[in-house]
Amino acid sequence: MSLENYISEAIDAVINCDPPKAAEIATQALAEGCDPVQLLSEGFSVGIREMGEKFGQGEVFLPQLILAAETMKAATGILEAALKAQGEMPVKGTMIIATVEGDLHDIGKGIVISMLSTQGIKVIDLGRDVKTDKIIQAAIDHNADIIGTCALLTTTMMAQKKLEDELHRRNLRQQFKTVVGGAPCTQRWADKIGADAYAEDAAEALTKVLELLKTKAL
Ligand code: B1M
Repeated sequence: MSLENYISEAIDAVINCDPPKAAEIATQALAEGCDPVQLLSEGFSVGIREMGEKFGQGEVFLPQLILAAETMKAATGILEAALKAQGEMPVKGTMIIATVEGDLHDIGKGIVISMLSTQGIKVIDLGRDVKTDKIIQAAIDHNADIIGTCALLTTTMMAQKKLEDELHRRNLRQQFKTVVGGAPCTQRWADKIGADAYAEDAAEALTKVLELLKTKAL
């Protein structure tokens, strides 16, 4: 089957909330040499965003959204493992990543981590619903270069500002570079709160993180 067909089947699998089908598509597409990043960004991610829109418009309800997320995870597990298997590179830098306090969304974060890990970024994933204090402490403990935070809710985005404020308050702001991401975040938001970078998707996250590591080394 062509990549285009796999992409359209991936979108349908998420919309139909069918985890076994999603896993089957991911496995078959990989076996036929399809690019896991393209399958994620143009296929499964499009499906879950469409479900998010339907949810926002009251066309689907929370149980279906949860099942759609499980469908997405059935595929991302397989595709992320394939990305990892593409080989590891010498470590270029260390990054702490977390979904902020009060926020349980972690599908996009998983994709960002897979992307960064393949390119020599040592990523320490603190999970989701993580308090600012814990993020800062982990950055100190691991002597991290970068702190990345992910927020999917307009309400939880404020925790990204809290992180910036806390780093300033503790005189740690110069020690770490910061990057923010998640659907409601924008470059404008990053500028407003004083984050060093914003990334719209996993590919841009990689570009921005590599740029930040270069500026940190100067
Ligand atoms: Co939620 N949810 N959800 N949800 N959910 C949204 C975000 C929403 C926009 C849906 C909607 O109403 N249209 C809405 C937020 C509205 C708002 O804030 N204005 C919403 C809501 C309201 C809620 C609940 C409150 C619903 C309820 O309970 N009534 C609840 C909140 C729970 C909580 O967090 N406390 C909730 C729950 C859930 C589920 C548990 C069902 C599930 C999450 C499962 C999981 O993650 N384990 C879920 C889902 C799946 C979504 C949508 C549909 C999809 C999110 C997703 O996975 N996208 C979402 C709608 C949407 O985003 N359009 C929605 C796919 C993923 C690949 O994209 O996460 O954007 P994304 O990640 C991208 C980029 O953003 C970027 O790269 C990634 C890969 O390309 N990126 C980074 C992400 N992190 C980055 C970090 C970086 C750099 C780039 O550097 C550090």
